[in-house]
Amino acid sequence: MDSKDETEGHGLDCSPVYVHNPHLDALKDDVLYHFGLGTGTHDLPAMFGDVKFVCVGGSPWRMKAFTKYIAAELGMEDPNAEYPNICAGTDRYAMYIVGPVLSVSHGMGIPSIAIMLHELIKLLHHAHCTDVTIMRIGTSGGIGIEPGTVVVTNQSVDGTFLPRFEQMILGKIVVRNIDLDQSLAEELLRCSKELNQFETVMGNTMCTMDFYEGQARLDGAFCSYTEEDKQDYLMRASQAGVCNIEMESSVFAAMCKLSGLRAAVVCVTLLDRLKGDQVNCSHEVLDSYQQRPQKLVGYYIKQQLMAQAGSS
Ligand code: R2B
Ligand code: URA
Repeated sequence: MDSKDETEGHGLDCSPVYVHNPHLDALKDDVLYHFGLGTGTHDLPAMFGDVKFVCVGGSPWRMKAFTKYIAAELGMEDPNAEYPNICAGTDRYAMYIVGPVLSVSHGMGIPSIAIMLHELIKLLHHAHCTDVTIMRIGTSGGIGIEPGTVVVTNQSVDGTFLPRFEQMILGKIVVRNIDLDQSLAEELLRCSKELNQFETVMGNTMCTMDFYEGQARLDGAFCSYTEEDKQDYLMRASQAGVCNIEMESSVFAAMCKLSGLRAAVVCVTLLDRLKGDQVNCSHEVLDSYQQRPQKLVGYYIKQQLMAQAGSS
C-alpha cells in the first residue's frame, strides 16, 4: 500500500492512483459496499484496469445518457448494447463503462460524493489503473452570467470564499487543499473554444453544504435574511471571483488531489442567482443545458484518445 507524501501529485508517465491507508493491507478482501463490488467477489483489474477517464455527475440517469453519448462519439456504439449498470447490486450509485471511460453517479452534496470517491479511488487503485483523468460534469447556479454558460472551475472555494475543505476527523477539523489541475482546466477551455457551441468561462466555484440557505436562496422553507442581504453576499462572492455555486467541488478536488488523480470540474449554470432563486426553465431547456458539460468533456476525451492513437 502506498503511504507516501499525502499530497502525491500527478507524474508525467504512469501515475498510479494512490490510497493512503495502512489499514487496508490488513484486509483479506475489500468490500466496496455502496458499489456492490469487492476484491473478493470481482476481478477489478480485469473489469477496470483499462480505465483512463472517469466522469462523475449527480444523477444516475445523466451518467447513463453520458455513456451512450461518449460511446457514439468514440465510435464504440453498439446498437444492441444495453450499457448495464455495474452497480446493479445496490441502488446507491450507478456505474457504466464504455472503452476506457467510466461514468459514475454521486448523488447530491459533499457526504454523498465523498463516500462514492472513497470507494472509487480504492476501486481504481485495486484495479491498478494508471494516468487517470477525472471530471465532474454537473449543474450549478451562476452569478452574473447568462444561464446555460458552462463554467470550468479555476478554484473551488467554501462559503467564505476561501480555497479549503474542512473535514472533521476524530472530532478535529482537518483542512485540506482543494487545488484542481490547472493545465486540464485550460485544455478544457481551449476545447470549448474549438467546439464553439456555447459560452464557456473559467472562474471560481463556490461549494456549499445546502441548496437553499447555504446558497443564500430566499425560497427555502426557512429564511432569516433579506433580499438585500442575499444580493450583498452574492456580490461579495462575485468580487472574490466566484462565477457559480454547486455542492460537491471542494471535497471532489480535495480527494482527487490526495489520490494523485488529474481532476477538473465542469458545470453548466441553470440560472443567474442575481436575478432569482427558482430553477424554472422548461424540461427541454434544462435537458439541453445539462448536455453541455457532457459535450465538452466528450470532445476533450475524444481528442485525447485520437492524439494517443496518433502517437502510438
Ligand atoms: C448541483 O445541483 C445539485 C442541486 O440541485 C447539487 O448536486 C449540485 O452540486
Ligand atoms: N445546483 C446548485 O447547487 N445550485 C443551483 O442554483 C443550481 C444547481
